[in-house]
Amino acid sequence: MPATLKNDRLLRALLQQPVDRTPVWIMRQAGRYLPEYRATRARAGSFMTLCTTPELACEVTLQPLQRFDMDAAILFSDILTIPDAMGLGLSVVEQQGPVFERTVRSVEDLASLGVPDPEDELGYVMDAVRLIRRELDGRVPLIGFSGSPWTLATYMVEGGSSKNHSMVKAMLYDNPALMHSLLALLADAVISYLNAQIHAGAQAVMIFDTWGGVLTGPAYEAFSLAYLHRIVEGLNREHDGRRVPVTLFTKGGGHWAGKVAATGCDAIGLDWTVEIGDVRGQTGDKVALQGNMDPAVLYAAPEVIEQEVTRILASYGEGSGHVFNLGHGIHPQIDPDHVAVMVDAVHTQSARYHATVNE
Ligand code: 1CP
Repeated sequence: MPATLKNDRLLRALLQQPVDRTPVWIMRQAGRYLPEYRATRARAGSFMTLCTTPELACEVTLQPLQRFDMDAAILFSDILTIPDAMGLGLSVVEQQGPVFERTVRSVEDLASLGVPDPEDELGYVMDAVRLIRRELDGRVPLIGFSGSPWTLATYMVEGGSSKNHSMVKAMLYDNPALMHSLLALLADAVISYLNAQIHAGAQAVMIFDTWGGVLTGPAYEAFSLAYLHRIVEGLNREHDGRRVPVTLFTKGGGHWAGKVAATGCDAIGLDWTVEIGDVRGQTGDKVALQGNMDPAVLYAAPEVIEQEVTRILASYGEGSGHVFNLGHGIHPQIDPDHVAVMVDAVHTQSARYHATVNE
């Protein structure tokens, strides 16, 4: 018997099963736009302490659910826990973002890396998943996540965030064999990490390929999509009597949705640069779609936010298979009350698109 879920809209929509309302959550829903997050972050002292202390990670995971009627919780962690566990030494510097002590730019650098044991070096993440599941008590499902091999590689080669990804792209073009060895190692690490999250209690998983969209079409297929495909095939998609849906999100990759759908994933995340209805037309009933409001809409007045929700729900159209979200993470400057407007508008307005369920 699967554990009882009081609200399973998210899991049903990701599997294109009937729902009464379109489910909604937002990327980076726990974060700096919330004063209560900033308070916990200050108490923790550093971002990594927040991530590595399960009680604190659990506390911030639940904060957005106390304010908003979200249909999912997402594990509070970061995609860069994997390279940190490989020994690169991550710190997240205020105003600057993530920085690594060591980088990976040569065969020798790569030779010193191995696949981390998810219950050992990354045991704090699994402890957080188990604690969050206990505290959620079936209220909404918990989403686990990882970065894609390509996106993780960009940080590992550059040593942090980067504007034009010159070093990682130079490696891709100049030493593709080294790039493939790094990506293959990362794919193994992601499979083992996500399977451990699923085993610990994550009820859906999402892979963030934030930088896939900076590649040419052929490079995307060879250096990002091929590894996403390998991961989808390596995941345990059934746990505790339920299917565990897998969502792939390549920012800037909406025009490749047909190819992404062919990996066998359950859902595709879309940023705001494509029309969700057009993508639905291309992918049909192969996958569910998640997205895709421009996060900047949340700066506008409530009426504008409601109109944009109307437009996106209408663009997707009738029936299940849509998970409402932003097209990328929420900006730190957003007024939390505007998030409530969006979430409530999705629930209120979407009933008509699920008329057969609501009759
Ligand atoms: O100062 C702070 O509090 C640190 C800011 C911060 C936060 C709140 C970082 C550093 N990471 C996070 C949490 C985080 N990161 C979550 C939490 C769960 C949620 O509520 O959604 C998730 C899912 C991530 C994933 C993540 N980290 C991605 C993929 C998604 C995306 O936004 O594109 C990426 C690219 C990162 C790297 C990273 N970590 C932190 C920052 C500021 C960044 C981005 C840096 C960059 O743009 O290169």
